[in-house]
Amino acid sequence: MMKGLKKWRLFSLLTVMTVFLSACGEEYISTLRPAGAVGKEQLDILILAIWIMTLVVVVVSAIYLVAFFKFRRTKVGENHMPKQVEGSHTLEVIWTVIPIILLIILAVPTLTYTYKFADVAAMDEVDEEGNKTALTVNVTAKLYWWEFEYPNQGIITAQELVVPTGEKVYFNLIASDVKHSFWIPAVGGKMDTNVDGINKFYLQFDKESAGLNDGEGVFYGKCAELCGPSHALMDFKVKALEPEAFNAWVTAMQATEGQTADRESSDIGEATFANSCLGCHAVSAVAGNGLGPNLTTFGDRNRVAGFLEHTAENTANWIKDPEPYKPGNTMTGTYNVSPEEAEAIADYLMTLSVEK
Ligand code: HEC
Ligand SMILES: [Cu+2]
Repeated sequence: MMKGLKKWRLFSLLTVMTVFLSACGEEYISTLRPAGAVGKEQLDILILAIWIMTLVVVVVSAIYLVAFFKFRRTKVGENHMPKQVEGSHTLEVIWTVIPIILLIILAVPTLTYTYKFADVAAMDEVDEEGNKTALTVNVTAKLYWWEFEYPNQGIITAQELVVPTGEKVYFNLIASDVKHSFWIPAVGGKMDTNVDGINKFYLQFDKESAGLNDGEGVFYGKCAELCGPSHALMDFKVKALEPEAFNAWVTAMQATEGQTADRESSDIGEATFANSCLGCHAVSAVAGNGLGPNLTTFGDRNRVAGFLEHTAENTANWIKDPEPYKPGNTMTGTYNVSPEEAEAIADYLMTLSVEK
C-alpha cells in the first residue's frame, strides 16, 4: 500500500510539472513556439507523432484494463479456460496492419518534409544579370565561435547572424576543426557542421526581432554537438530584420571596406589592438575568414564571446585572460597586453558599430 502511494505521488508530481513546465518555453529559444515556417512545419510533425503515440497508449491501456478487470480469476472462476486464439489469422492481420497504417501516416509527412527542407536548388538561381537571387550565408563553426559570411554581398560577421524576415535564407554549413551543429531552436534545424563536406539547408525567419538588444526578440542559436569543454558556451544570436532594414545593414557593412586599426593612433586602445590583435580580428566586414571573430560590429553585439553580458568591463576582463571564461578557447596565450591596455582596447572595441 505504502509503495503504491509513493508511486502515486511521483506520478502526480510529474503531471504537475508537465502542466507548469509546458509554459516555460521562451519565444526566443523555444522549439514549441516557432518563429518561422520551417520550425512550424517541424512542430507539426512532432505534434502528429505525439497524437499517434497518444492514440496507441490510450488504446493499449484500455484493452489492458478491460482484460484486467473483466477476466480476473475471482470473477471467471478457478477452472475457467479462456478461448484459445493462438494462430488466429484475423487477429494477426489486425495487429500487423494497424501499426503499418500508423507508420505510413507518420512516414509520409516526415519524408515529404525532409526532402522539402533539403531542397536548396534555389541557391543556384540567378537573375538576368547573373546575380544570385537567394540569400546565402556560409556558416563556419569553430571552437567555440561562429562565423557568418554572405558570399553574394561580400561581407562577413561573427557571433551574431543578421537575416531578413519573410524569405528563405539558405545556409552552407561547415566546421573548421571538429564537428559542431548549427541550431536556432525557435526557427528550425538543427544540422551538423562537418569538417569535410558542406551541409546545406534553409530556414525562414517570420518574426522580426522587435529590437536588436537581448530581450527584444533576438533569437538564440546554439551549438548542438558536444565539441569540447566550452561547448555549452558556444552560443550565437540571431537578429531578424525586415528586408529594408536588412538591406541597410548590408550597405553599412559593405561601407566598412578598407577599415582598419591604426598602429600610430593616439588612442592607446586602437594602437595596441592594431599591434596585438588585428592579425586574428578584422575590423572591416569586407574581409576574408579570420582566425578570430570579425569585430567590425563589436559595439552592436548583445554578448561578449557569445555569452557574457555586453559591457566594456566584461570585454576588458576577457582580453586580460579569456581562459577562465571559455576553457580551451583558441585565443588564450596568443598575445601579451597589460591590464590598462586591455581596458583601453575594450573601450575602443565598443565604438565599432554599423547599426547607428
Ligand atoms: C590567435 C588569434 C587571436 C589573437 C591574437 C587574439 N584573439 Fe581575440 N579571439 C580569438 C578567438 C579564436 C576568439 C573566439 C573565442 C571563443 O569565443 O571561443 C576571440 C574572441 C575575442 C573577443 C570576443 C569576440 C566577440 O565577438 O564577442 C574579443 C573581444 C577579442 N577576442 C579581443 C581580442 C583582443 C583585444 C586581442 C588582442 C589583445 C585578441 N583578441 C587577440 C582569436 C584571437
Ligand atoms: Cu559544440
